[in-house]
Amino acid sequence: MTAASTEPVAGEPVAGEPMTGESLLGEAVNGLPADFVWGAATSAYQIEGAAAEDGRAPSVWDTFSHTPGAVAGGDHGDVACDHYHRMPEDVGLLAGLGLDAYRFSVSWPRVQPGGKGPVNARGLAFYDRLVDELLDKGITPWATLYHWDLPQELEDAGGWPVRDTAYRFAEYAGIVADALGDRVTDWITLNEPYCSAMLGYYQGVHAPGRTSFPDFTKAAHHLLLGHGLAARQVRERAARPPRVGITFNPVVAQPASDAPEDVEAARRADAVGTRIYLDPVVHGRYPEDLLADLAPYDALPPVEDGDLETIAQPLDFLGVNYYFRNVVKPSDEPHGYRSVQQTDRPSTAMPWEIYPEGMTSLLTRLTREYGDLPLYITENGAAFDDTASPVDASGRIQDADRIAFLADHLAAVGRARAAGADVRGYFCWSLLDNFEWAYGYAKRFGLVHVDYATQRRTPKASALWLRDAARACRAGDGGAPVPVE
Ligand code: IFM
Repeated sequence: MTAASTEPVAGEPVAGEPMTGESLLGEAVNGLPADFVWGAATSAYQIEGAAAEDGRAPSVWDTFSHTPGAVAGGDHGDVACDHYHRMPEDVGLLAGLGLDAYRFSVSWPRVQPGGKGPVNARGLAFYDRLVDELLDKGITPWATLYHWDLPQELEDAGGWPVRDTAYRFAEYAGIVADALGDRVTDWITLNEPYCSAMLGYYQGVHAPGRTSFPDFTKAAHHLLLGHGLAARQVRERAARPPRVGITFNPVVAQPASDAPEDVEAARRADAVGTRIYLDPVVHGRYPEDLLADLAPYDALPPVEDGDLETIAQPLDFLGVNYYFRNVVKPSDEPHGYRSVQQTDRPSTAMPWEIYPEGMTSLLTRLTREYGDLPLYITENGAAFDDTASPVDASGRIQDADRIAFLADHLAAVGRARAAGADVRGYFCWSLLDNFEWAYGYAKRFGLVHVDYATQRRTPKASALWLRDAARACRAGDGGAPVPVE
């Protein structure tokens, strides 16, 4: 079954009525204000392709994905969605869906191939054109500076466990701010440092595929230091007053039972998955219980004088990525927990448990513990087996499961707002089906189906549903958030 016979018209409203989900609209946007930001998100390595074009050099993900056995199906990002060549068409899709904002990431090895030294003007020019194209279509660009594609040369010099990488990142951030800061005002320094540090340097399932626990904490600390240094650079060098934030994917940990060892495993997961990032960035300190957990493994973060002040730069907003919760039990591994699959619960194709309640509890917890920062959902979405969904006469995938997922999670955002969380926008992951890291192309998160053989794009029913949700939201007003009791 294919789903590729509809030709989307770039820049024109995407025609068609969602076949499912209309009844979900009201509940989904209830509690969201008329000025709520509606967007979609992507990242450079997952969609751009053109891996060796116009002076781009390899990143850790080029190396990792070409390592036999590292990625399902031997997939890699050499071509991906060919977005590098099809960018105007893809911006047209965003415009057709009537979205307010687009969150993309800038590829460091495209802009500064060696991770230091000369700027690659041809690479930088791509983002210049992208920003202009977005603004021309009335779409606000949200630029993420780092979404995991560390230049391979820097990894060869030690990668994120080495302090110098943080300074190299700040230099690169300044270059991008110089080039785009006259038009981009919304900046995200890092995407999900948890994944770069934990999955990349300790669990070895993401690039660069290393497996040292002390390297994980060194990487985490230097990523945060890089965030603070980069935030300063953006503020100093962007021509228009910027809003600077960082995106985390906090671990939403719940004990598998009331047993003290499960409760302790949940504390460990929260410390090493959530507070290790949020506490230094927001409060300027590492949590005491985390430091006690790390000490026996010779894995204390390598903090130098002034680091915590640098890391705790003022934030204009916090980006929150939420997909699922982690129900945990203890493990003997240094991070102290393992996740237990909830086999009796609905899940996506990953298979990640579908648990919208976790969105509400996460957002209200962030508000309680980290203050009244504006929050944006910078990613939420789902991979489903779209080949199992019906396809209508025009070739459009009727992905009712994805619509239900989005509706339930948006309603959960509304409930968090009602409980006092200042959530101001929602970016769906993802605009396009794309390279899902170690899962390759087998997992499809897109609002828009991509036929990788032809590169034809076809909006799924969920894309039209999100368009309609945004419209319904703009037409009403769910009201201002009320303070937490
Ligand atoms: O595809 C990823 C994205 O790059 C980061 N956040 C989670 C998404 C789904 O796994």
